[in-house]
Amino acid sequence: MARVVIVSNRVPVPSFRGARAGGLTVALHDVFKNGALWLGWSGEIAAETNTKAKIEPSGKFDFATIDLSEDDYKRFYVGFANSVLWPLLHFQPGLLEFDREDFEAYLDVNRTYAKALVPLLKPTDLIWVHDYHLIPLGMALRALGVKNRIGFFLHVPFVPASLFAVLPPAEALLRMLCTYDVVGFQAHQHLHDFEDCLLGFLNVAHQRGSPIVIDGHPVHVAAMPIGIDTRAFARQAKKAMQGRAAHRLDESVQGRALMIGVDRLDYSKGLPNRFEAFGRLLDRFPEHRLKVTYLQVAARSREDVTEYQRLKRELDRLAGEINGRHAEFDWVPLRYMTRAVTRSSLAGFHRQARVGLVTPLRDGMNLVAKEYIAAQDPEDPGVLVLSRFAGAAEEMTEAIIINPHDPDEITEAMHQALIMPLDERKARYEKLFEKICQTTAATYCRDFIAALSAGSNGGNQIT
Ligand code: ADQ
Repeated sequence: MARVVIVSNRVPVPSFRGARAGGLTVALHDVFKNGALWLGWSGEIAAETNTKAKIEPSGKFDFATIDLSEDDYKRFYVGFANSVLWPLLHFQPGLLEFDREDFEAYLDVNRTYAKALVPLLKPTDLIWVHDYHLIPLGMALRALGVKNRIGFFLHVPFVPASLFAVLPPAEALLRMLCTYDVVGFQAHQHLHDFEDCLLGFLNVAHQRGSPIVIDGHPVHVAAMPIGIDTRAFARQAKKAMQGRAAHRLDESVQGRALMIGVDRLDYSKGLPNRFEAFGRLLDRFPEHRLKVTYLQVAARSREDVTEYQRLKRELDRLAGEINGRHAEFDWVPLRYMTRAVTRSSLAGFHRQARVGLVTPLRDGMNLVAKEYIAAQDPEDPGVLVLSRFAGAAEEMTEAIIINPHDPDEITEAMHQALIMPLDERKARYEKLFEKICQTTAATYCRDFIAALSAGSNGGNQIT
């Protein structure tokens, strides 16, 4: 079998294993046990962005990392990637901070990734590029003469043409996506929005079931949802119940119903509305006063981006306000922490929680929804409250599905989840668990690599 070469913004090198909060690392970590090369940014800032990767073998993986200069970090990562593409692709055009120089740096850093990768490539390698930071990489590799099959997977949502048009280099980016051999999305909705852009910008209508052809080049596009290693996470959760963290949480909750949220501290995750909804739960349904504890684990993220600093201040204020208004001398209703927690502790916390709150305003998939369900005790499962705008909602229809823009709807879902009888909880859980056993990290990788291996002239049709 051909070697797979993964390229992503960050690389899970052994030195930063442990507590980590990146969706991609979590999803792919266990799958390529048989060897792969993984190239990306080291997370280090250097005097200059370098084109020679540092190789660090670890088990069957070779991790190849490059450092970024301060200026590239600010313009490529903080700037175009996270202050333009991230807000745009999460339907927040009002947060865009576009600057042409940032876009130039974005293209430049992608060329650097390409230069770093070329000397490491074998002719039969399958190249799998991940996420919005690296949209131009395929084109940059082709410009250096790379003939390998190259695929791209977008972890975040896509947007319809009327919104994509907000982006000054919209058409250029769309054309860059079309230089790949395979382009994968998390959800059918994202694929649909991409097709809308193809029609709106390039006047190309995509016939489902056949590749799209742009400038004579066929591109296979498909929805290929990411998943987790469900059974392994379920085992981890069961085991974690014996651990110290689970005991400490259990003791501190003192028999109250626990509601949990686990997110990066990101404006796409809908945290202010969730906090607001919790405050309203205590106002509108006073029977839950003193009887419920909401634990929000919100790992700090992208702290160099202004909007994330603003969000943190807002959440600090909201948490203080809710607790100030509702707490009793022996009960703090909302526990809000901004550190990452180890996966094992999280698995145990999920299992202890009667309600899992996953209420993003937009999300590519949201793996926490899957982890929450995987962690449940089949004999006494909790209830998932899930935003209709998470990619996960396309599949996980037995959750309580809400519109995260309506705090009252979240409040009512919290109440419904807290009072749901055991037989209904079990029925919903069983269906959800079965689904997340069918779409896993392994099936996601297998599907993508099968699509990438299939030749462009026939082979598997994956549209
Ligand atoms: P993220 O936006 O990072 O990922 P998500 O899918 O929720 O979001 O994955 C985060 C992963 O990190 C999960 O495994 C979770 O357990 C862990 N994590 C989150 N918050 C944490 C915390 N506070 N402490 C410790 N661990 C935490 C992007 C897209 C998603 C998509 C993933 C994978 O935005 O939509 O699901 O990639 O494709």
